Amino acid sequence: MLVSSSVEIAAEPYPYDFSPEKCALLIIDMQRDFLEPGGFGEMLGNDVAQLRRTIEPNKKLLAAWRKAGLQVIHTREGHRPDLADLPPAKKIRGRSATCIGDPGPMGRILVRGEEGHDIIKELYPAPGEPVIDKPGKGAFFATDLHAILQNRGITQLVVTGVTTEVCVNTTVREANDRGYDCLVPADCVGSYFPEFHEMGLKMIKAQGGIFGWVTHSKDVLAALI
Ligand code: TIU
Repeated sequence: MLVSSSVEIAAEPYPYDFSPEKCALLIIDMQRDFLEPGGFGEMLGNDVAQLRRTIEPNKKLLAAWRKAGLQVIHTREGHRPDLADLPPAKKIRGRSATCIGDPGPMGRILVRGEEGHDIIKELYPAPGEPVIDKPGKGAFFATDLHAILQNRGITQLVVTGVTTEVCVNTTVREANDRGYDCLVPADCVGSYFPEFHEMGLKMIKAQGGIFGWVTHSKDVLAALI
């Protein structure tokens, strides 16, 4: 059980002043479509194995977070079954033979309600944990995430999930502009491209933490004990 209201977490570019009751764990897009063979990620030509190393550290962090009684929010990237919220530019981008909304091995690709769109079983949301369905890369665009966080008094976010340089980075930037302090555990985020992962983290913590802080999940876990 947490006793103090604020505790420092070792981080770059400098220690993060963690206030547990004001901090939510925001897990970005740990969906079958991105992490399992046959999904959207692999369809784009990516090696899903690159993302799967994030599952275990996320599992441990999520278990500790829940045990401490803190807030958890999950996101999923995807679209309405009628694709009314899918911008034509997003649908045709990449000139792939199979695109968002088309049938894939786990149902229609990135469509809400389909198996591939859902969160992997290892990190499945518990009852009461909000799941934000987002049509874009950022979790704040066209969602009620900001309202939910404000209603719950959240000003800090520990952001995990995939991919480092796409949905995680976009969300951290959106959150930063809305006044949230974001902390990103490097081992709990992943990219199909190791060099983008590395640079994505550098971009967050550069210039005195221009978008936020970067840490390791062991340092967050230490603050939860
Ligand atoms: N969740 C997320 O990052 N969506 C993507 O499409 N990522 C890619 O890296 N493609």
